[in-house]
Amino acid sequence: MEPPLEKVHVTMKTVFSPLHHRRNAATELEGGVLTEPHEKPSRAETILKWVVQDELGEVVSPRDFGLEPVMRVHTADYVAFLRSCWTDWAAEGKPGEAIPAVWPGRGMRQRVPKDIDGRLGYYSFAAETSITEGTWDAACASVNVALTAQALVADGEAAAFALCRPPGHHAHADLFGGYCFFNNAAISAQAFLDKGASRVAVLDLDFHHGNGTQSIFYHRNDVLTISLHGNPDLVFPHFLGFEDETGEGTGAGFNLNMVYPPGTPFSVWRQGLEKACSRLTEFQPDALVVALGVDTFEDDPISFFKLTSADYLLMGERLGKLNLPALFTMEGGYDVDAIGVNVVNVLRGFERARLQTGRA
Ligand code: Q9C
Ligand code: ZN
Repeated sequence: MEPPLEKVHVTMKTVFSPLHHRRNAATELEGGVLTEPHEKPSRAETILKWVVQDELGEVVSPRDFGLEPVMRVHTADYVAFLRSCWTDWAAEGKPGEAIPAVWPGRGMRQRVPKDIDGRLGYYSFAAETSITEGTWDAACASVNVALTAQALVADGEAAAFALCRPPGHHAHADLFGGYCFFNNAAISAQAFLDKGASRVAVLDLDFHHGNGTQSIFYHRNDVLTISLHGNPDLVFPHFLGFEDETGEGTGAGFNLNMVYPPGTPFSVWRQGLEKACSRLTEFQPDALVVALGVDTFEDDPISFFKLTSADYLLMGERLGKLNLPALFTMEGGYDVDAIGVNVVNVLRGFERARLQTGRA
């Protein structure tokens, strides 16, 4: 007799590093006050706990890939800024965490100033994300988590889960913000190409638009970027992610945005996923990177979609049916009580459908 589907042995490996704890900001600027950050260590710990207790598969430690794969996506000056930011800030005897407060707005010069306040503004697009002592270490570890999982897939695993923290999809080539510093999904997509893939797709399912990923690949046709998200007219990141952004130059037609209003349930959201799947099938990527945020959840404290925990199983199943080598990178999701079950449901649904579709 066959075991019940929920108990089918699944084999997706998870890559995890305890160094994520080095990202432990005391503050987030929200509503005019410095409050407790939504993006906190318990997020990753809770997901790990669920991965282990659900027996999703082996949990492995990352290898160190150095900064070369990072610099395929991010500029060298941005990387140098992030590396020295906290030291430069602390050296000036500032009392709190490093928070940008001034930007090169319209009509101003786009040049890198010497002063740390100026550089913080030059290299950011938002102020909620403070830089702290361990931020660099954690951001580097998060990239190594992604690249280790990427290597597993490139070397033949059907799929792998990069339990990245901090998240990455808001980070541009030279901008941090939205809790993100290095764009783990983009760095991984580029790594697939650098290891011989011809085409890679990034499917961003986080509640927020993947502005960093879109921007990094906007002029290219070797990386298809797709994002389903809350209408930026109403929500972060406010200044990118509209449906008329379809790519430019060589990249024309290789970016797809689908925006949804407050209250969007899975029954509506899944129609966008279906459209994404059609586009993916047409594009025929050698690998799929899923930027997985579960802040689409009905009880997420900063988002406005209405997905339920059961919906994440169906989401995963639809992705599994694509029959593509897949790397999942962890992005957002801020209801810590539900983040574990929601993530595991996506991955379990994916494995279930994949085993039935025949890549097992
Ligand atoms: N009142 C990710 O999900 N703004 N980042 C929040 C809340 C920043 C989300 C405002 C949201 C960033 C990876
Ligand atoms: Zn998000």
